[in-house]
Parts: sequence; C-alpha cells; structure tokens
Amino acid sequence: MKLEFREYEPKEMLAKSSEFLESVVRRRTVRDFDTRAVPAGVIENALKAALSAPSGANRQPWRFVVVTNPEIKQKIREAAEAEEKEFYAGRAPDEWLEALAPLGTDEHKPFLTEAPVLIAIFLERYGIDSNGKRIKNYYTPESVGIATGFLLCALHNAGLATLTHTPSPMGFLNRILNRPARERAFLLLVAGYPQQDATVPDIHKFPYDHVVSLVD
Ligand code: IYR
Repeated sequence: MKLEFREYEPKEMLAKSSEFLESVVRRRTVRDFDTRAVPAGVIENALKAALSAPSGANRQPWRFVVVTNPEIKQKIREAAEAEEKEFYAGRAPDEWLEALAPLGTDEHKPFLTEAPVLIAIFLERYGIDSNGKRIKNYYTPESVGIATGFLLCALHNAGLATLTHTPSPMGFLNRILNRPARERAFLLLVAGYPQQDATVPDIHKFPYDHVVSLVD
C-alpha cells in the first residue's frame, strides 16, 4: 500500500523539532500524585498512540491493563510495598541503594492508590494461535520499550504526569490482574495530575556530547 508521508519545509521541520524538544524536556518522573480523575478519552488516545509503535515482525507483544478501581489499586499497592520493603531492607545490594539515594525513594508507594490511573504493561513472551500452538514473538523488550516510550510522550503531551514504576519482582501483577504466565509484567505506569506542592529530585541529564558522537 502507498505510504502516507508528510514532508515539511526545512524551516517548519526545525520549528516542529524545537517545539517538541521544548515540551518533552519538561517531562519529569513524578511521585506526588493528586487524586483528581483525568478527563475521559485521554488515556485511551494515549494508548492508541502507543499501539502504533513499531514491533518485531509486527507481533505487537504488548498488553496494557488500565486500572482505576480503588480496591485493585489498593491490592497492587500492598503487594508492591511488600516487595519493596524487602528490597530496601536488604535484597538490594548497597551499591544499588546508593545509586537510588538521590531519588529519595523508599518502600512507601502512596502514588499507587492516590493516582487515578495505573497502567500495567505486560510483555507477551509468545503468542498462541487458534489451535493452541505457540507463535514466536521477536525483539519483545525492544518492542514493548518503544511502545512504552510512545505512551509516556503521549500522556505528557496531553498534560498528564507519569511515573515509570518497576517494583521488583512484579509477578504479583499477573496474579492480581489475572494475566497468563506467558505475559511478563514489564512496567507499572502511574498517570495523573501532580500534587500542587509536588517536588522532584534535583537530578540532571548528561550533556549532549557525553552521549552523542558524530561519525562522518
Ligand atoms: N523498584 C524500587 C527501586 C527503584 C529502582 C530503580 I533502578 C529506580 O530508578 C527507582 C526505584 C522502587 O520503586 O522504589
């Protein structure tokens, strides 16, 4: 089929890239969420943007579970905090805890019940055809990571704050959300409005030249 491609004038390309840059660099991982509900349709549109991501052999090995039910959020919070308690109390090596210190994180995860929306993202390790036969998926972490990036950008673009939460291990999400073993919990995305007085850690990105090299 014919590609639908929009070409812009170079000046417009530069303007569009600057505009996107200016917006996306303002995204911060937020941990202080307001309980306010998000407008209808915003999460759905952001998910539709995520579903348009490229994936290995177009297998789309991602599954998204949107959780707004307070009781299920409470169950998720309790299970996550139980794992995190062990993580911070000894399972994590000192080196890891030292790396996390600037973020100010601990085993308390109030955002899991305060934020209006949790999106549990699962990676489908393999598919199943109509005869019950396994279908191989390809480049699954890359594919789900790209779709998650699309989702983060789409939610930010719509004016929502996000947190990429990775309680470890995350097997409890399969249990609470009834997902089959061939799906592995990939990430728990928290979305909503930040609290009025939300703070973020004073951390910075590497300078451009530290991470980008030009070879010509
Ligand atoms: N999952 C823990 C620890 C944690 C790990 C990393 I790597 C982070 O960037 C942040 C936190 C927690 O959520 O507290």
